[in-house]
Amino acid sequence: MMTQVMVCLPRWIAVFIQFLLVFILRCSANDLTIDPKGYVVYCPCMGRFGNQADQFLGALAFVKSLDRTMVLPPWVEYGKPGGRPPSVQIPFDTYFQVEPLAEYHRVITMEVFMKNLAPKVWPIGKRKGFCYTYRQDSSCMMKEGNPFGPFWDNFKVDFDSYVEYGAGLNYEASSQNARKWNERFPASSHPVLAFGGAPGSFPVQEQNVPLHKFLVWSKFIEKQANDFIAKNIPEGPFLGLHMRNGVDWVNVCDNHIGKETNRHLFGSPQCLGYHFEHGQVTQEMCFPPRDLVKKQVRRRVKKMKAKVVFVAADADPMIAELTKMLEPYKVKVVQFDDHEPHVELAILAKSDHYIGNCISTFSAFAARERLMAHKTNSFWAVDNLLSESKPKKKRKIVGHVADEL
Ligand code: GFB
Repeated sequence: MMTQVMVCLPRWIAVFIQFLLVFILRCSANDLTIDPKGYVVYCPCMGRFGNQADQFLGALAFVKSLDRTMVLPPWVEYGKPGGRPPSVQIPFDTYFQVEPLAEYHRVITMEVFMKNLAPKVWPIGKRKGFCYTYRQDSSCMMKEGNPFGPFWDNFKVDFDSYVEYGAGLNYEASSQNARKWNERFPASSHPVLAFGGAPGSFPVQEQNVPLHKFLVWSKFIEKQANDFIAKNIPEGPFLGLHMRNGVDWVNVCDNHIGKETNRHLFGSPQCLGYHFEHGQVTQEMCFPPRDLVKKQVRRRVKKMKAKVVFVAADADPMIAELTKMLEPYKVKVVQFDDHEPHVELAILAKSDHYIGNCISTFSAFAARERLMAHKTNSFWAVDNLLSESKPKKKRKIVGHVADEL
């Protein structure tokens, strides 16, 4: 219709109208309306991806309970594995779509918020940082150290003053707690609550696990995962493995296992239950011996008649050992050569069965995504196949004697 009208107009008028329309559309995209109920901004300044994702779910629930808009922070990444400075910020929507989250609650990426809304709703001179108690002289020191300083600097944020919220308020997503926050800090006088860390529990609380369904991989990540599967795993079923065996992990297992009972370690509630109803953490769960890994993989492969095993690992994916062991069964062992952790997680989520590490929150991310999709998970040293009795005799498979189950 519009095109038909334009055809009848002199060319210069049509061009002018087109230009005007583009201009109006651009302006309206920038002219986002301000949420009168306020915003929550925070730095995901603790841990790496798995930790940040755990806390994100709690933060999302908390912000929804306050009925403020959640500003989706970038993911904080560190230069080298295990390395600290420099940290970099990767926009939230590089890895995840914003729209599914918006179905749950009002959200906006930090980049859009800072560019389009902060000048009006959180202008320079009125930027307050919030903390439980001051760290020094009426200051929350929210920019001290890495990744704190680089995070806020990335958005050119300096804090003009700080607010100590203290006892009586916490990050629980309950209506009672929300009422207390909103009475003490109404959006009219405190339009933006800015926190130095995620306003959410670690590890994720049981009631917030289902919020994972709103974390949907971006097209960019999803495409890479699908392309990899199409090329390397043309026919299923396939088994996905996550192995956590780098030096940092060896230290975690050595320093924390067996010291105390009824104490969770990172992602352990996913195996032990939130109230230790399934037992305590063990060294085998944390750092399974190679023989146990092989036994568990072999049993699972046979049970599900897997054609391919996909391995993601931070350090040693055991490719050669697994390939040799599974050769008699004509099972291929593959990994994602680019070693991009998010694509690896997306591939793991699509496998027909998954074995992860009980303690790792990186493992937990894939396990949660699979739970939402009603897919089966097991964990190193936690697998009902391990307690099944051995078969009576060894079987011959194409000239090789297969290892005993
Ligand atoms: O994700 P994350 O918090 O999980 O930290 P954990 C582990 C990081 O190691 C990931 C890399 O974010 C990745 O960058 N990584 C782990 C992997 N597994 C893989 C993998 O299979 N493929 C690739 N490409 N990268 C805890 C930390 O790690 O480890 C704690 O969260 C602490 O803060 C502890 O540092 C030692 O829960 O496994």
